[in-house]
Amino acid sequence: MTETHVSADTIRSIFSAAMTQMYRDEVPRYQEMTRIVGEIDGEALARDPALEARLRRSGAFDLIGVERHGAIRVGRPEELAGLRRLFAVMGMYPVGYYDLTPAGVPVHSTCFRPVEAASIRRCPFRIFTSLLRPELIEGEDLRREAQEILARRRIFTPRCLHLIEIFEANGGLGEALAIEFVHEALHTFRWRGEATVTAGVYEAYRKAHPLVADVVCFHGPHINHLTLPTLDIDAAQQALAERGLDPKSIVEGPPQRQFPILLRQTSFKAIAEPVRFAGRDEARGEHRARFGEIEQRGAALTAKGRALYDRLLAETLAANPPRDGATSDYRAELERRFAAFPDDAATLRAQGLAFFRYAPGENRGARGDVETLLRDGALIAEPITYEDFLPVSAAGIFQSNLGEGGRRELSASANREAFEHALGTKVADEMAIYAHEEKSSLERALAALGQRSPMAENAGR
Ligand code: OOG
Ligand code: NI
Repeated sequence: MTETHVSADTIRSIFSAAMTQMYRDEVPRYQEMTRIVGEIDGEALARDPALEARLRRSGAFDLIGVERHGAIRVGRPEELAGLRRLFAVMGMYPVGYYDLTPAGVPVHSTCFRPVEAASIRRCPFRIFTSLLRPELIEGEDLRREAQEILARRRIFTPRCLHLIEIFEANGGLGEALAIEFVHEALHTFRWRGEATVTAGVYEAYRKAHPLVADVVCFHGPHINHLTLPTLDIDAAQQALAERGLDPKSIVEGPPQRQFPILLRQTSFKAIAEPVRFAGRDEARGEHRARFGEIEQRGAALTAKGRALYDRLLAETLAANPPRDGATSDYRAELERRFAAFPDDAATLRAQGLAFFRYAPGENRGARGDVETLLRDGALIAEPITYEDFLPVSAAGIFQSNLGEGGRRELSASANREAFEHALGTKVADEMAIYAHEEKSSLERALAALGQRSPMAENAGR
């Protein structure tokens, strides 16, 4: 008898809901943030009567209030490889490589995420996953000891590993096993309030780098934040401050625009949680690692658009870096610099700065090239949402949650090869995913209109 398999999208939905419940229980401030964001989104919908219809068209309406991402940090290559197998059960695959060393954080990262647009619509949940680079821990003794400590821990339950094997052998899990899998997988990401090392060892790592202490001194990769989408991140940021949730001082990413691009995000700073240390004296202390985040996503940019974004952001940071107490100067500088970034769909498309998804429009009779079809309403182009992350923003999120000493001068460079070796596979290229989606949507739309694709014409030349 063959039992029907539960789809990966469904397992991811169950997992995301269970993870959210767990995090709300563990971090009450996250629950408070959820309520505030709900109010802000409600106000945004009430203020702009056309917004709901727009969101319904793109499928985003049903995803209001649904967690978009979370983040974890692991210490050993084997742990990262294990996570790859675990996330595959839920249809989450590694996309993108992020080097965080320029920002003084000794990790490199990827994002495990659904890739197909339809899967993202069903459940957008993804996990930003960082791997410690132990070679960047200062001090030979600390470096060696960190690897010994990490080598002793097991971050997956035996049953979880067994269920992953069943999934790999059969290509899926039936309902009972899928539910059991989610239950077992959650153990990996749970916070236990218990260090695996003594208070003295913890303190030594915290001094070396607070992130290293967070990775090395605990039982596993506790979920360190979840992220809700919001319809108005500027209003949400202000509301978090007014209600005393202590948000970071600036919103990361591009400024507010008519035509949103990439990703804007902000977070409340990590809370202090009680910790019991190992050792006979059972010393108590606290640890700050876990926080809550909100994000607002816009269009994915082409390589050309991204280069412009990176340049304008670098110029902003060089001219007027965010300083506590002078964040409005930074905001003003950012807005001034980004005046150079076109802010309407037509220009962004014409200049090849953003990716678009094409669909047949109302006027099916029109003929001509793509520009003509768009002008005559035979084709419509909607921006493709950016589903990935931004290293400079991610660094800002890391920094604001590590407290003092989160920033070090690291004389290291990206090491994608080592990361992929640890992962056991290559990470997918996010640009290729967006480019493919744009091209295939255009081909489908033209075929539906009974037109030859411009690619086919080019190929014939
Ligand atoms: C990850 C920080 C990066 C984001 O949204 O850019 C991140 C971490 O703190 O582990 O989640
Ligand atoms: Ni995040």
